[in-house]
Amino acid sequence: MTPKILIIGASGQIGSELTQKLRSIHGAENVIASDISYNNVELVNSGIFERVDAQDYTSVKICIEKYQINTIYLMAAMLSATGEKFPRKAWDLNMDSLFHVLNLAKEGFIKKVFWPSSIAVFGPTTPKENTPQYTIMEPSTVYGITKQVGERWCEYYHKQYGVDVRSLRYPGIISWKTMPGGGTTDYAVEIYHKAIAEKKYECFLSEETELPMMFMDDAIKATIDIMDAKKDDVKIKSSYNLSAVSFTPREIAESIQKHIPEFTISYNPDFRQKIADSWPKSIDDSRARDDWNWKHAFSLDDITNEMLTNLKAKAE
Ligand code: AKB
Repeated sequence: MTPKILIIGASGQIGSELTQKLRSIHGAENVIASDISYNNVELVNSGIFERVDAQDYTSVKICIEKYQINTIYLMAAMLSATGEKFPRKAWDLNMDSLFHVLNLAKEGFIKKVFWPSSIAVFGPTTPKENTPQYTIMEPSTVYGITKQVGERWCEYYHKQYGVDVRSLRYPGIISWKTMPGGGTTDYAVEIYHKAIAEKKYECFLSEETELPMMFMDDAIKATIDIMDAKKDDVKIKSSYNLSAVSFTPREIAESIQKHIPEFTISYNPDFRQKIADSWPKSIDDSRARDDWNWKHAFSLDDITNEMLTNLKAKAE
C-alpha cells in the first residue's frame, strides 16, 4: 500500500517534525498536514495544509475523501497541565478525535492509524522504577484518564473490528524546532531556551523530580518504526511502553553547565509537581525492543549538545 497520509494536529510539537520527516520519506504530495488553525506558518507554506477540526467527524471525513487518505497520525490532544485547567475540554478533544478516527477506520476509509498514548496513563499507585508494560494504572490527571481509556478503545477496535491501530506511550519529548504546549515535562525544553537567553532558569518542578524523557529524533524514529513494522510484530494493540533516558531538573542543569558553566537553576514547584509526582521515574520498554526492534540513540548529554547547538544557531 502506498501511504497517503493525513496528520491531524500537525502544527504541534511532535506533529510538525513528524510531518517534515514523513514528507521526506513519502514525498510532499503524499503527506497532508492539518490542524484547527493556520498558525504554524512554516508548515502551512511547505506543502499541502488543510484546516481540519479533529472534533468534527465531517471535517475529518471530507479531508480523507478529498485526498484518498489511507493512513492517519492523530497528534491533536490537550496535554496534562492544560487538561487540569480545562478537564471537560480535554476529555472532549482527546476522546472525540480518537473516536472519529477509529470509526473512519472501522468504516473502511482508513487502513492504518497512529495514536499517541503517554506515560500519563500511569498514576500514583503504579510502581515508579522501571514501570512494566502491564501494571497498576490509576491515572490522576484528566489527560492520563483520556489516554488510558483511549488505549482500551484502540485494543477494542482492533479486536472487534480489525482496525490496524498502533500506539506508543510517549515520555516527555525534547525538541528545539517547535515548543511543546501545556505539558508537565515542558520544563525540559524551556530550560534550554532560558539557558541561552538568560543563563538562568526557574524550574516549576523540584530538584529531584525524575521523569522519563526522549529527544525528538528518537520519538519520530519510534513512531515511524512502529508504523512500518509488520502487522504481526506489533503484538500489543493498546500501547507500547517507550523509553530513552530519565533525569531530574538537577541533572539536566548539570548537563547544561558542561557547556555554559555560569548557568544557574532555582526551583519553585507549582501545581505540575503533583502531576509529575504521580508519574513513573523510569520505564521498562523491553516489549518494544523485542517486538519491533526499538532502540533509542540520544543520551542526556547528546540531547543537551543538540539543543544548545541548534538553539544557538537559530538565535544568531
Ligand atoms: C505532558 O507532560 O503532558 C506530556 C506527556 C508526558 O504526555 N509531555
